Amino acid sequence: MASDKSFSSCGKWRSLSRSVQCFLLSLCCLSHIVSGQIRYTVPEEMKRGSLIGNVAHDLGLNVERLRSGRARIVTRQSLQYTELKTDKGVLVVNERIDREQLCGDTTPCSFSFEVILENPMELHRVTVEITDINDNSPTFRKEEVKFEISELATLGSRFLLPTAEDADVGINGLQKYTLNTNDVFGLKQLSRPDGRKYAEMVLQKALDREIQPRISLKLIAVDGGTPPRSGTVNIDVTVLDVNDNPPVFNQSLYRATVSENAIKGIYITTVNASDADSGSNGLVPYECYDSCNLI
Ligand SMILES: *[C@@H]1O[C@H](CO)[C@@H](O)[C@H](O)[C@H]1NC(C)=O
Ligand SMILES: *[C@@H]1O[C@H](CO)[C@@H](O)[C@H](O)[C@H]1NC(C)=O
Ligand SMILES: [Ca+2]
Ligand SMILES: [Ca+2]
Ligand SMILES: [Ca+2]
Ligand SMILES: [Ca+2]
Repeated sequence: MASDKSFSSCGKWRSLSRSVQCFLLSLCCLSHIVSGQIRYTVPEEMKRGSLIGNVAHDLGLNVERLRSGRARIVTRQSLQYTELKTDKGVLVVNERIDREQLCGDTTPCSFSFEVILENPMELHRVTVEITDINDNSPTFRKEEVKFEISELATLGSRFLLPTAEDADVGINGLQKYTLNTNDVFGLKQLSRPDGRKYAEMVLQKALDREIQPRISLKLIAVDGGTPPRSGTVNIDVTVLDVNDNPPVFNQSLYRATVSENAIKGIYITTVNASDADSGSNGLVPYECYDSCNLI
């Protein structure tokens, strides 16, 4: 076998760089030396020193062999996530393993390394699969979002709501949105082609600025973890005025008595009209017909 040849020539190489080359060669070519592959599955964020697996047992090696073979871990990873405790023959957590940082949206999430022994040389590939825990809440980019909606907006009008992000994956990721109970807006859940969820609120009751000029809502994003985690954004709706109210007098008839020879300009009565609309929609300029004057 070609790999045999490259191994046997190793002993003859003398220079340091050659022996490094030789070592790398044996890593890649001597696949027949690897007597096993083991795979462990552990959750992310375990405490330093937590047990990942009993490699000695799983590779059928005793602790004495680990010591005499100077068993150690060789990894291409910049972070040394695991430590081999040769005295016990176990792999433990050495650095914080954050699944979100290690794999992002990619599933499943794993990293691999070799456990190497000398005299005779043995290489064992170990793969550690990291499962997600629900350690992130859905979050909105802003705390509050404002809408200005005309009071004449038609029923069924839809308004795009802000989206939340949850760094966890699968069931621990964002599952749905809820809107606090109110009789004005309903909620419609939607998904983009890439699977990201978003929501729209739908006007289901006619607005009336004169009755309710502002509506405060809370949009809540919930994940599917146990227990679930959530994030909230305040939705502040300002209802814009439309001139939909006529001015009304506070009485339908104003009675006043005036003597027949009353002089011009005498006070007769005060009339009073008001308009429920706001701003210029609510101004009441009075007009008067037939031999009277207004002040
Ligand atoms: C007009 O009438 C309303 C209702 O009767 C009253 O509350 C208000 O004070 C009156 N306005 C004036 C300017 O008298
Ligand atoms: C209507 O407004 C006038 C003027 O302010 C007031 O004198 C009168 O009492 C009001 N009428 C009613 C029914 O409130
Ligand atoms: Ca994490
Ligand atoms: Ca997580
Ligand atoms: Ca989550
Ligand atoms: Ca109005």
